[in-house]
Amino acid sequence: MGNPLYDRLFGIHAGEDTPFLHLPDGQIITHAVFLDMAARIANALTGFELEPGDRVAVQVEKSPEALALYAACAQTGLIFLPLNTAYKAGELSCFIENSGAALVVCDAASEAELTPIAEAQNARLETLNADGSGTLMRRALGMLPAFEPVKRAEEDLAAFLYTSGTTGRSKGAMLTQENLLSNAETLVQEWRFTKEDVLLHALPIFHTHGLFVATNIILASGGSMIFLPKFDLDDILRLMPQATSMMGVPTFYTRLLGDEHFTGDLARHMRLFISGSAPLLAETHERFEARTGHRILERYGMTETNMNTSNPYDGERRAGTVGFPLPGVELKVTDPDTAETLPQGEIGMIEVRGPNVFEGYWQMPEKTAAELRADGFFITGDLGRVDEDGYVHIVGRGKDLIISGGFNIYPKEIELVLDDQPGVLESAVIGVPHPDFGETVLGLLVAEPGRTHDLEAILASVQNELARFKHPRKLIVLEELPRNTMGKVQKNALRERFRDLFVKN
Ligand code: MCA
Ligand code: AMP
Repeated sequence: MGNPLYDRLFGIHAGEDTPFLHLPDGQIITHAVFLDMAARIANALTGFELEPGDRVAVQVEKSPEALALYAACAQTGLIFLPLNTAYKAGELSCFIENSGAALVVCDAASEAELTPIAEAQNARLETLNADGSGTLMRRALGMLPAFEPVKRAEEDLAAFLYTSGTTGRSKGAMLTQENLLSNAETLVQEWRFTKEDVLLHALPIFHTHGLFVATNIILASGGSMIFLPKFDLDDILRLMPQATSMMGVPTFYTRLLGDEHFTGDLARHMRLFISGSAPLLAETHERFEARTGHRILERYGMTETNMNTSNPYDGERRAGTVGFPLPGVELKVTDPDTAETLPQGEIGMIEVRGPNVFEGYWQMPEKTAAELRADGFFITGDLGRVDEDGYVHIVGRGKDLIISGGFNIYPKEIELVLDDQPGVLESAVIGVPHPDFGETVLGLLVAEPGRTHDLEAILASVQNELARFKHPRKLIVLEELPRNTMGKVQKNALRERFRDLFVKN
C-alpha cells in the first residue's frame, strides 16, 4: 500500500524536468521543482507534529506555493481544507471551529484577525502570502526536498470542502482519495487530456472546479497550466495563443464574448473550451460557436460529487444540456416526494451514485442521512430530466440557492443577517438574472410597523459580516412578502416580479 493520491497525481512526475506551471511573467515551474517545494512543505508540516487525518484550513491567494501545500497535504496524509479568499473572519471561524483544524494557513494580512480564532481551537497558525513569502515557506525552505509519502488508502479522507446549506449552516463535505482520483482519471479520458495540453487556468483553487477538476486533470495527464492569479480578460487574451484548452464558469465566456479583441483567430488553434459550475445559456453557447467555431463542452458537478455528467468530446455537444452520466456514475431522476424513479423524460430530482460521491458531512450524521441514501445515491437538490437521446437537462433547483459568477450563495445566510437589522420585520433574499454573473442577489425587506429602514446602514452591516460576492446588489422595501396558504414565502412570485431588474428581456 502506498499513497494513491500522491502516487498517481504527483509521484508519477518525480524527477521530470517538464513544465508544470507557466506563470504570467514567463517563469516556468517544472514538475521536479514543484515536487521539491511540496516535499519541503511536507517536512515542515511534519515538524508541526500534525497527524495524518488532521485538518489543515487554508485561506491563501492562488500561487504555486499554495498548490504545493495541497500536494504536501496529500503526501503527509493531512486533510486539505481550502477556503474562499473572500470569506470574512466570522465566516471563517465557523469552518475552522467545525472542522477542528489543527493548522490554519492564511495571508499575513489576515493573521491578526485569525489568531484568536485559531487559538480558540488550539490550532497552529502559519502565513503564506501571494508571493510565496510568510512563515510557512520560511520554515519549508530550510527543509530537505525529499519526503517519503505517508501510507494511505483510497478510502482515506483527502479533503474537506465546506458548502453552506439551505438552513444557513455550513457543512463540511468529506472527500476521499478515491473520490478525487476516480473523477480526475475518468475526465482525462473523457476530455482527451494528454502531456501536450496547456490549460489556461484562471479559476480560483479553493473550489472543486479549479482544484479537483482543472488541476488534478493536468496532474493526472502530465500536461501543464498557464497559472493565472485570477480571471483577467487582458491576460486571457494575451496568453490564449500559448494554450490548448480552457475551463471556466459561464461568466468567463460571456466576458470573452463581450470583448471585441476576442476573435475567431485567437481561439481557432484551441482544442477544447469547457464550462461548468452554473448553467451556460444556450444563447452563450451559440454566440461562442458563431464567433470561434468551437462548441463549448458543458458538464455538471457538485462539491459533494465532483463531476457527474459531461457532454461528449466526440459526439454532439448539445446547448442547454449537461450531457451524459460519466463512466462509473449512475444517474436517476426521482419523484421528490416518493423517491420512486420516474420514467425517462419526466422532470424530478437528480440523484447520483458512484466512486465520485463523497463520504458524508463531517460530524453531521442527520444532514448526511437526509441527502445521502443508504444505497449510496446522493440527492443533488437539482431538478432535471433525461431526454430521449440520454442527454441530462437541469431545469431548476429544488434547493434555495443562488449561483453568482460560479459562487454558491444560500439566501438563508443573508436573510439571517438582514432579519437582525434594526427596524427589519422580515426579509427574503432571491437570485435574479444578471448579465455578468448569471444570477445576482436581491434583498427584499419588510419594515416593522411604524419604522423605516436605513438601507445604507443595513448594507454596511451585511458588508461587515459576509463575503463580497454574497452582498445584495440591491435592497428593496416591500409592504409585505407574498405567502401561500401555508404561510410560506413565495419566492417564485418574487423572482418573477423582479426578473428584469438587471437585464432587459
Ligand atoms: C467577485 N465579485 C463577485 C463575484 N466575484 N460578486 C458576485 N459574484 C461573484 N462571483 C465581486 C468582488 O467582490 C468585487 O466587488 C467585484 O465583484 C469584482 O471583483 P474581482 O476580484 O475583480 O472579481 P471578478 O473578476 O468580478 O470575478 C468574477 C469571476 C470570479 C471571475 C467570475 O467570481 C470567479 O473566478 N468565479 C469562479 C468561481 C468558481 O470557481 N466556482 C466553482 C465552484 P466590487 O466591484 O464591489 O469591488 S465549484 C462548483 O461549483 C462545482 C463543483 C462545479 O460544478 O464546478
Ligand atoms: P457547488 O455546491 O458549489 O459545487 O455547486 C453545485 C451546483 O452548481 C449544482 O448542484 C448545480 O445546481 C450547479 N451546477 C454545476 N454545474 C452546472 C451546470 N453545468 N449547469 C447547471 N447547474 C450547474
